Amino acid sequence: MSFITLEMHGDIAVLSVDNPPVNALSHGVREGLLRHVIAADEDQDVSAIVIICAGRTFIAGADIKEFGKPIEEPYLPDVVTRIEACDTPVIAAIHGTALGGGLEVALACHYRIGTSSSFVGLPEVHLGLLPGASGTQRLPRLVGPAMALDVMLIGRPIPASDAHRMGVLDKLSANDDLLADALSFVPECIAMGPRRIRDFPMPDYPDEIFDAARKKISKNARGQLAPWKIIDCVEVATKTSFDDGLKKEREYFLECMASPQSAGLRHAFLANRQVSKVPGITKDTPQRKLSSAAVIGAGTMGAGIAYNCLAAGMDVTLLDNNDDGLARGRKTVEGLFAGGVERGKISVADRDAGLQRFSTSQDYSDIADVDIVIEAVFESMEIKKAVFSELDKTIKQGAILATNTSTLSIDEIAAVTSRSQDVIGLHFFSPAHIMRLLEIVRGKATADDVIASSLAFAKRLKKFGVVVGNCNGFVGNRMLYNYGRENQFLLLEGAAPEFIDKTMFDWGMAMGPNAVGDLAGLDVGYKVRQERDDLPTDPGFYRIADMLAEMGRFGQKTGKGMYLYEKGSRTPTPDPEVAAMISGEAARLGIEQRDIDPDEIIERCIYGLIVEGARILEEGIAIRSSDIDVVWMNGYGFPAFRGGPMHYADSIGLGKVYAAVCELQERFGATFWEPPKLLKELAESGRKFSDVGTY
Ligand code: 3H9
Repeated sequence: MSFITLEMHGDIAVLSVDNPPVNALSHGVREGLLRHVIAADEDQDVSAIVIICAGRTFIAGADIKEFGKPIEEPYLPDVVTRIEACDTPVIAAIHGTALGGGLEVALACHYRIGTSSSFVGLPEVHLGLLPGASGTQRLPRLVGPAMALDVMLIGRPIPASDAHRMGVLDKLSANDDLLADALSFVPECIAMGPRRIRDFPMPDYPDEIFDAARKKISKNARGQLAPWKIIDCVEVATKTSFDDGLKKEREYFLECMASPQSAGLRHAFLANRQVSKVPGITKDTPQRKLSSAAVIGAGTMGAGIAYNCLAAGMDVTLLDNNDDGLARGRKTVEGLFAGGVERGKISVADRDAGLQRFSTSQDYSDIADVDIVIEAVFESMEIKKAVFSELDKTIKQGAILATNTSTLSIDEIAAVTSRSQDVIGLHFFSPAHIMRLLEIVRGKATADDVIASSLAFAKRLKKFGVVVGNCNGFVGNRMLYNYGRENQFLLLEGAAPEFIDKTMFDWGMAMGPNAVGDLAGLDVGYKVRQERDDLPTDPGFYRIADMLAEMGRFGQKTGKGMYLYEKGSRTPTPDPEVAAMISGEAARLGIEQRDIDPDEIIERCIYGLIVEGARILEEGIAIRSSDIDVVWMNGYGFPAFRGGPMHYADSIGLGKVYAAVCELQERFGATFWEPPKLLKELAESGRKFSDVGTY
């Protein structure tokens, strides 16, 4: 297959890259590009070379799927070096997104023209990498080291107008015909001749930028390698020759590429995209029209979901059975819009339009014609069944009836309706307008078009929709149970809440488990446990959480939970009363308290997750191991640079994980630590979780 086509326009050679979907620089593209550039440059009859792309975008970067495997020559740094060395002027014509290696190719060209809707950027940091094809050396020479640092450390795509102002784009294409505009730009470029960024003098910059950048990332990029190396590369660019800078960049790029962090982040990137591929659901699966929604329950979650749907352009009615609740719900929605405007996320016009599409009601007949209902009432089977019976009676046929339950059986809820094919779980995470995870729980009768529509709905809400099977807690909360269980046992065994939290935070979790419990509300988990009759009888099982909830210490909302909170503050302060309560309870249960090493805390909490993840995979509740990772990275603050619990287990090696779980079983018994069959099988056959359905 040819990835590059050559078309002559008079004496101008137009090289068109065609490697769908995003023209990534896979081996064939690099090879073809280099070959054609050399041929055109050596052809005396060619006056200029234009590099343009077919399809939806300019080159979006190196091919992430090739990373981690031996890379075949020609290497990208050599390709860009040769492009810049051309005696014939080379012009990049950019549409869509010129990202990473794509922008590096463009920076090696002598001139750049972009459509006004295009974006450029160096987002490698999000993959645990640095721009490794001269971006760290060329960009500082073009825009100055301070701006270059911002571009590379933030990694966000820059709109064409800004890129033009910064000098990254020399010209904006005013109309839809980029090629025509590029061709008419050529005579100007020929007149100016090849212009090589490598020869640009380094613009002036304040000395302190490197210290300032390092200070900033030590706070924001906990434990990550790539941001540090990006700063080092830019500093090198200011101190040495271009060629020496390139050598350093290559060395650091390969170091980052070999790091487990980059492997984790690359896995996260691909896993987040793989998740929407559901066996049996194709682009031909019909979808239901979803333009109006009703949300039942005007609590924080319900109002958050309503706002989410409004921001996505839907008509939304928030329904609750009491005036106060509705007034509070409306206030929450209005507050979220106001916050959106304040942070520049939403325009005033969009806020006004959103609020126009918003209504509240206490009457089911007002929502009879909506396309989708999302129930977000209290987590009680009895209440949910009552709501669904009412929905079944009142809502038009063909509407999707969704429950936001976080644990309860979709099938049991669906059974009270006469249309279980229309019932699905849509499990949002709090705060609903921020968290990017949506667990889509299919019941045994849920229709394919309802699943397809839910996946499209997730995309519309800018979320990762993960289709999972029906079981208690689904994927996320079912695994959380094990994680929380180990946290609770560790408390009784002598690890202080703040010590556990610091250990898990330092390891990379967004928050420690005890701070999370206080944030979510200890009453929530308590009530869920009260509804279950299948819980282990171990007297230490969630003992401390139960005691706190029974004391009315629900967490942040009551000013006390595992920690104390000053009025209006979310900062947890350790409470000696809780410490005494824990040691008293440990003594009562005959548990000897001891010093516990951080490694043991990490192992027990994380292996608890992995063990349950393995069972979930074994039972087919998750389609593939990477879906479990998507749930944990996007819904539970699992660090993306570790790639999610299943990828993390794979990276340790399942042989080691299995051996450790067997040891834990010996120490703590089989109730909690019996190794899952799948883990044993994979470990013994030298395979990985990712071998069980992967991208
Ligand atoms: C780099 O360049 C290193 C160099 O500095 C040095 C090298 C020596 N490779 O996101 P979407 C696939 S590092 C392979 O859903 P959108 C993606 O998996 C790279 N595949 O679409 C998906 O596949 P599928 C720096 C890629 O419209 C499909 O394309 N560049 C790549 O929402 C559609 O993706 C980046 O980090 C890739 N580079 O967003 C840019 N990119 O259909 C990464 C995408 O099978 N990419 N795919 O599921 C993006 O940010 C977005 O994909 C983009 C399009 C904005 C381009």
